[in-house]
Amino acid sequence: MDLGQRHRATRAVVHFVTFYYSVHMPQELHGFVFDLDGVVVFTDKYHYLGWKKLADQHGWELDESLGHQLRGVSRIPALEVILDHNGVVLSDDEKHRLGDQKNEYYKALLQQINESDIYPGSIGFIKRVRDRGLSTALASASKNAQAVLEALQLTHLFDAVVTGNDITRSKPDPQVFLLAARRLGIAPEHCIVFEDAYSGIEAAKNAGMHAVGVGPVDRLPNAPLCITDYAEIALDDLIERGTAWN
Ligand code: B16
Ligand code: MG
Repeated sequence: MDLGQRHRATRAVVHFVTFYYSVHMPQELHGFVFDLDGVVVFTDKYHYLGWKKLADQHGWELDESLGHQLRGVSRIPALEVILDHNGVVLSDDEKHRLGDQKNEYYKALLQQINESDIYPGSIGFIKRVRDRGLSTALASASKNAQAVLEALQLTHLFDAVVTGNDITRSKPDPQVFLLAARRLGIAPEHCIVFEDAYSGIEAAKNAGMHAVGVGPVDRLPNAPLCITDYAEIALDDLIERGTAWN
């Protein structure tokens, strides 16, 4: 083998090793992206109660199982899930009127929000992530997200905040998470999303991000990993293993 052949062979081996590692080795996590309702705060129950009050007034069926399908879904698409389930057809104007009505019920429930509505362990976990020098973002489909963060004085925990006012497409569309990653300045494949909604896990996957389901496995069968207690997360392990779950 002459010198040129040896050089080409060496380069081929280097290319192969680089390619193998880029495909098979876990990618590092730099961005931790948190949904709000049902992940950082228990406002998911207030969303449900708002929809339930509206549904009861109209004699529409809405039980907890249908309520879970509304998690993470933007306001009008969530109303459409209830209407479809009940075989009701309404004009766009009427849908917006009812969406506004539910929002009034939800905001009235938010009046009583306090520290007892914070998901136990969530704040401590976010602080641990930040103490490691990693970036954090809040990415919620809710147009009320900023008000909730301010009411509970949580805004300082996030380097970027994306709310329902910043997006035009409901989860499972990845828009909300891609915008959060862009605001953090971190590529999607280096981000991990914490989500309580089936639609939210789909959105994270559609964004090319890693995902942890916050809630029981039977509600989140599409999540690579589920937790119900933030103390279950070994942060070092999570960072080291990176993509190993997906
Ligand atoms: P709003 P998340 C979502 O917030 C809720 O899970 C979902 O129930 C709600 O319909 C949606 O926000 C829109 O909320 O009517 O306040 O704009 O889970 O993405 O933080
Ligand atoms: Mg949620």
